[in-house]
Amino acid sequence: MNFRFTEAQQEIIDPVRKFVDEEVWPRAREYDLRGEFPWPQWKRLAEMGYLGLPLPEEHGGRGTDHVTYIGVVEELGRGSAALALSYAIHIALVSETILRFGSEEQIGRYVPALARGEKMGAFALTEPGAGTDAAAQKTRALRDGDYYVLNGEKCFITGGALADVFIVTAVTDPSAGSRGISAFIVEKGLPGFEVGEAFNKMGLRASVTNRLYFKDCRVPAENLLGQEGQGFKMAMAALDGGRIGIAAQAVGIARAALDLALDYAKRRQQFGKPLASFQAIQWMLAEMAAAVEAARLLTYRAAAAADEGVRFSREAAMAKLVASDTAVAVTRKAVQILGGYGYMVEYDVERLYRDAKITEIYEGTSEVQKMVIAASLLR
Ligand code: COS
Repeated sequence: MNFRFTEAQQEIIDPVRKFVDEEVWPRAREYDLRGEFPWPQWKRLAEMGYLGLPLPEEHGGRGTDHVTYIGVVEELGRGSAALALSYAIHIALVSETILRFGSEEQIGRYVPALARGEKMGAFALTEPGAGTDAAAQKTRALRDGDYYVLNGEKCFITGGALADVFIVTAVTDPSAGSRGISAFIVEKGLPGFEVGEAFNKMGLRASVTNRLYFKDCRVPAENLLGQEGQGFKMAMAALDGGRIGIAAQAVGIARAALDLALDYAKRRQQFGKPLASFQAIQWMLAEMAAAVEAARLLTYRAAAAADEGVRFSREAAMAKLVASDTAVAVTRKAVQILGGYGYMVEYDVERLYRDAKITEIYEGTSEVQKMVIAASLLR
């Protein structure tokens, strides 16, 4: 067991740490207030060669392990939760899913372009009536010659208005339950595919979240991903990878809050001495630091399991459950330590608190993670 990054891993993570300190964090508040995705920073990540990090070199990636990739997500999460989210979705839910289940032709057509950042990916599973119960989705895909005709609506789609390549699930056989769901690669601009209005969210306001509408949208049959009826399983497998990314994002958010709280506690004077000299504050800081470290260990343990090539649903679920809970608890304590200032936009911890909350909800709520963990224990 090794609890440190290797030199090779560190060499890839360090430039992102620097990029986050110099460019991402200083502008995160501004992007949040404007409700705008940090496009220039996304483009910069593409130029730096990070948008295909764990993908094989032959497909435009850099062939790193998942521990390194997760190290990058954690750093991005520390600087901008919105950037970290799009990064993790682009890689784990889209590129890696096409790589794992796609035909050679699909891989060649999409993966290098995604890895180089020429295209952005999005993942469309959730519907207004199908969140946790993802198999209850209603979007239909009817085969018609060389096409599937899609009709329906997806919601809460991260990067809907920004992405070029979407993985969309739809029902091909309504009598078969989760085995009647298929997945398709759908490109932006296809007639009958419309990106709807953006949601107005509590946090993660620099991330763009949309509805998607499909109205007699003819998707070429060659864009079916894997086999008909495999869409649900592919989505679940994709989400195993996605959940480690969310755990890393949550760890990053929590670290940012801990750093701010530590700095403030050392500087802020009350009753003639620094806040950090009061035991009540010291205990809060100690609990925050221990929780962040525990969440980190579970997150990297899950990333290492992903590198082992075995199924890692349980490890990913445990990491996401604990890391998201930690992010909410640590950011809440950070706001408390900063007191009245913590409630003010200029001190950033209120944004971290708002951003942390969604990590307990998306890519499977905490309750879903417990279902996955319990199922693996009771199997
Ligand atoms: N990898 C591969 N296959 C998986 C899998 C995984 N991680 N998880 C489930 N499957 C397979 C099962 O093996 C089963 O296959 P068979 O039909 O061959 O038996 C099939 O998928 C159905 O599995 P299950 O019966 O467990 O599905 P449920 O409908 O009971 O769903 C939960 C279980 C709730 C865990 C699932 O629907 C889920 O994760 N929901 C949350 C969805 C989510 O995260 N949404 C967020 C969207 S992204 S923002």
